[in-house]
Amino acid sequence: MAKQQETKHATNQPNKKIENLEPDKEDSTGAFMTTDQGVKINDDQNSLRAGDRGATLLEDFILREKITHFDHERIPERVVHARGSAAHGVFKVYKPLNKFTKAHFLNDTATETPVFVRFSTVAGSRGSTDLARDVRGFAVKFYTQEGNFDLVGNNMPVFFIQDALKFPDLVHAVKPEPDNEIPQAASAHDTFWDFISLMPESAHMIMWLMSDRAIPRSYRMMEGFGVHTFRFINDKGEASFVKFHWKPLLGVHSVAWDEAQNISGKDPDFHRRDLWEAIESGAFPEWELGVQIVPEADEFKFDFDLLDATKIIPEELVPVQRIGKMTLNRNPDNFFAETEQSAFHVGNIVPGLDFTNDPLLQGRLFSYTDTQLIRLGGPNFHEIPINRPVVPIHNNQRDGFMRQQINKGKSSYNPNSLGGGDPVQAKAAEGGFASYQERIDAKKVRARSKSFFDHFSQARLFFNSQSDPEKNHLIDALSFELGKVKTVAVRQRMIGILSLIDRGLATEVAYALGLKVLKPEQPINHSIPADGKVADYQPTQVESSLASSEALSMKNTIKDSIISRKIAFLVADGVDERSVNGVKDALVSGGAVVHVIAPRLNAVIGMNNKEIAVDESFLTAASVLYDAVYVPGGKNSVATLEAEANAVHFLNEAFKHCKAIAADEQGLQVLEATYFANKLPSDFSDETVLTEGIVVNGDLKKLSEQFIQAIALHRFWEREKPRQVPA
Ligand code: HDE
Repeated sequence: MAKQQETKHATNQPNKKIENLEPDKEDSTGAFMTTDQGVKINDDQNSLRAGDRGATLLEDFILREKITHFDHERIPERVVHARGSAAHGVFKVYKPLNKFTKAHFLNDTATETPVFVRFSTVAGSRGSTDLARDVRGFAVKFYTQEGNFDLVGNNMPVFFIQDALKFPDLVHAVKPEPDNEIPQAASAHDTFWDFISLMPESAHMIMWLMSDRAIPRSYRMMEGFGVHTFRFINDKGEASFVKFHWKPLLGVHSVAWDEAQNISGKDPDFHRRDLWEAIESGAFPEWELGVQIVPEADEFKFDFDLLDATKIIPEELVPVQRIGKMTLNRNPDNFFAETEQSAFHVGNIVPGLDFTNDPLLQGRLFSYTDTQLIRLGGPNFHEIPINRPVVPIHNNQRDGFMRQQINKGKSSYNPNSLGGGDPVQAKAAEGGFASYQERIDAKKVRARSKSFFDHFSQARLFFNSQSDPEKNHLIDALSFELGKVKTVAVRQRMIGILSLIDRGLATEVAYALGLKVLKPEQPINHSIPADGKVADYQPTQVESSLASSEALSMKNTIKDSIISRKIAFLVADGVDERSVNGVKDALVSGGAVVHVIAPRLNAVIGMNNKEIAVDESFLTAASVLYDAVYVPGGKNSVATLEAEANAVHFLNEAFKHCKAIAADEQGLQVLEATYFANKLPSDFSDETVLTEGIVVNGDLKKLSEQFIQAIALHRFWEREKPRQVPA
């Protein structure tokens, strides 16, 4: 498979990381089976016994080796972000950024920097569903010519907490409850909302988490964010603040919550499969890297603190400059060796970049190495092929479990004379990393800056920036999650927090929970001000300088293509081949993937006796796994389908989930058997198609054009307005 991709490779340079992995790859094609010691095996079916019915002999080194290795196959899963999928790719910068940073990979427009990117959910374990309502991890390892730079971000630009000290509490609260290990990969339970309702600083993140961003259509259709403010350093040693963004070229899109829950049953690997299949088919996912740059002098210019990870810098205040493009163009060869063993670390940076004092970032700097030590079993995890840089490693670190490198020479210390003084330190001008010399004059205190005390203004900004359907989804999500909470006092406390964000939001959620909006309890927060008077502490209520921000609503995202979208064609014997093939050709040439679905597998015979291959049956396929549905005509086919409960259900679900639906003149008969028959538009003009997402046309060319436009719009959320969509 990898070979096939080589020809479709979107880029033109050999990927240095793939070359670097090559010597470690094993290919058994045409080879003899051997033991781990290289001895050829002549019987892998029977262990060595004392007689064919006797006891197994301890001397059977083949059996011993095989079972022992098997017994040790598992390693601990990541404590968070256990469930993930990854791919290889490249990054290329558009133009030199030398004014801001000296990082080579952000200046050399000729170099394609290899990357390995792992997407993940946070709360669930390794085998959990991809469609959990959750934050998605978006971790990128750049194998630069100056060493590895890891941008370990999420698909949401803020975080729940301001201080790393609270991270274990947050994770304990969201993970399955400790007595019965329930629920898996879900935040809809008491301990999570108990914690959140006592942590007003999480208000902004909760708005993101309850929004549709938490149920992406695809990893390929998510934004990514570095979250923290980092520093760029140029070759004069000047610093500026920087926030990183990944902007997907396919736009930002989500599924409906009801759909997400169904996908979790029908195909819990939905995102993993989607990423894999897109790359295998040559539809390489792409993102532009964006930066928001703030000069050092402007550090205090905003009504929030740049060091506070619960805040964004609204794009209206500092625009995102798109500085380069990342293309994922190769699937891993081996999930465990690459995806599972990849070790990201927010502390892996290269010259030209540096940290800030964001207290969340500072804590992360400790955590990532520490966690790999237990997960990967020792200090040499940087030598695992996927983790090692594409540049050589020379230092005086030695030994430890599983050491691979064979260091020559007698000296493993510095200074030394026996080794000629090598390896030598590099001056900054020679590419040596020199930390930014930030001036600090402060007392050592356990305290939080007052500039971190506004928790609600940006939560409000987010809510106010959503379109009506997005607001409704957010209200439904909160009503669902809090509805699953059994402790009424926790629900009530959350309503109090919501009322500090938006009274209308709190009222709607309270209504769904059968509660009232009461005066909020004094929000408890463990961030103790410098003077230590806890009782004096109250989150401040600040109005944002902005009423709304366009970039926060998915309504304003890119909706211009059908590339890699999955379209279901519902057919039965007697289908009109012309209608199937005509519309299929148009969709496929637009980049979509078409699956023919019929009552049974293999093939159907069309009305002109031509065979049409069937990809899935109604048993193996489901509406929730597709982006749009087409019903071609053919008298017998439509007669079968309108009487086929699974076909009608397929369409009903597609309608419920606001997807584009199309039929030719005869296919319309099947739409008329659905519950939405009486909601079909009275005309199928271009305008109606674009607002209602239903296309019916006898002219296959026109039909295809309209269908393509409708699919590109993704969803017709307005359909939900009457709120009369049945289950
Ligand atoms: Fe992580 N995080 N995190 N995190 N995180 C881990 O490292 C941690 C935070 C993120 O695909 C762990 O290798 C602390 C923010 C991603 O392998 C661990 C704090 C953001 C991944 C850890 C945070 C992230 C991790 C678990 C609060 C977005 C998956 C396994 C101070 C900017 C990387 C591992 C992959 C993984 C610690 C908060 C992103 C335990 C202590 C904020 C994408 O080290």
